Amino acid sequence: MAANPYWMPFTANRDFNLEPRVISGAAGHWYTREDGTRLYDTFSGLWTTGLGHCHPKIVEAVQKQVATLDYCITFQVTNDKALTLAERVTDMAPEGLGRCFFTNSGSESVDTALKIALGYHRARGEGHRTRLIGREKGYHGVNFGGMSVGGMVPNRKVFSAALLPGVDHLRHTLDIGRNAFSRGLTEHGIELVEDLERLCQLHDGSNIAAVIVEPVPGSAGVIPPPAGYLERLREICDRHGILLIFDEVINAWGRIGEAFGAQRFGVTPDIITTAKGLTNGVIPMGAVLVRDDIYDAFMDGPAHMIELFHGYTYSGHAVAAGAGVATMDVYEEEGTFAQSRALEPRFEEMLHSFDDHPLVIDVRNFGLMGAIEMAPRDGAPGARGAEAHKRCFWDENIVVRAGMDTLQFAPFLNADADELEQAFAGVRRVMDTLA
Ligand code: PXG
Repeated sequence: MAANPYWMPFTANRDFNLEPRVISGAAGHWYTREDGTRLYDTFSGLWTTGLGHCHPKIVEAVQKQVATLDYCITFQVTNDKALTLAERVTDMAPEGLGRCFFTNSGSESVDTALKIALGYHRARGEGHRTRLIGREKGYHGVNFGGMSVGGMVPNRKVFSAALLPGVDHLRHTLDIGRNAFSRGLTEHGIELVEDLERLCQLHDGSNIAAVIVEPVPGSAGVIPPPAGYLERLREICDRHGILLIFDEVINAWGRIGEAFGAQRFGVTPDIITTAKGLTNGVIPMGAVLVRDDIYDAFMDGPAHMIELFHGYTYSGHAVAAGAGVATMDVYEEEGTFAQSRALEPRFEEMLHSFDDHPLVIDVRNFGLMGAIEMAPRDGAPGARGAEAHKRCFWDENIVVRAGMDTLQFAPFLNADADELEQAFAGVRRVMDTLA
């Protein structure tokens, strides 16, 4: 066979090419392979597609949009759908976050948010506020800003010398020793939030521009925060004039039972980054939601001048925005966020039925985010997870996401609980025979 020219993202390419896993169709909660085999999707795409695949309303909206206005210049002119989507999104956002900047991905949303934070402080005469704070195990995409504030070691290692200067990290809150088999928020670890206070003492809080965290970290393997952590983070930021950025690329759009995680936790950040569920994953798109007075701070100088020298050719792309508007319609019409919340207790039970499995060292969940962490095989971390993923795919017709030895689950927001239970039964059969 000729070499596969496709260099796959975040994939073990050589291993993949031995036995390529290729999807060619999807409908609702199922993928299909070329030979017609159906596979149940336990990850809603890649945390993207909470409404299920090929939702008829979104398909129709995209078909109509692409035939009506495919693309329109996005600088100095805009399209009707981008305006509508900005209104719809800010209507659903926490009070006060009334401005919306469009991007094409989560990574771009994060880098945009960091730039807005720096620009805001400068515009107010606090240009010395340049330090950015992230958190260990945080995932904020793969662009240089997001990678720098991110805390995923393998993503940073090769690029260490090129990371942004002036970045610090809070310690992560994963503590299997004290919190193993937690349900929802964790009991231990609130003291870790004081890392921010300590960095303010070290650098002087007046030099810190922003702190960015995922309210519930996803990619690192679902790490629910300690009870009270996010509230305290908000307090410390307020005390020192630091902007709080919630990276809700995963958490938003019903994944934790509300439009935004901020609403679930009752903690309002100054900026929210999002993507994925904004269009149900149908067309790539991201957004940055910003407090009104942050936007206002930029609105200075001659009115004919550009206030923020930043943007993408595809910011507010007409077809993506059309998909976004249809997605918002469906969330409202179908009561998706309530469906998501209603499924939480059964999902929690399904996950925690693995608590007693001999390979399992921790099970964690919040909203419709779940993780089953297996012990690594001696001398081969990640091998057990990779094998579980492949065996689920080939033997059980289930798509399961494995991050190292942690199996991650993001069921559809409107999943049928019995179908989901059957998928978990398949996962268990695989784990029962796993070396
Ligand atoms: N922030 C967060 C919180 C994310 O989860 C990004 C930014 C970057 O988004 P883009 O659209 O640039 O990929 C993400 C992406 C996983 C997994 O397995 C999660 C993501 C990406 C790849 C894998 O959990 N999230």
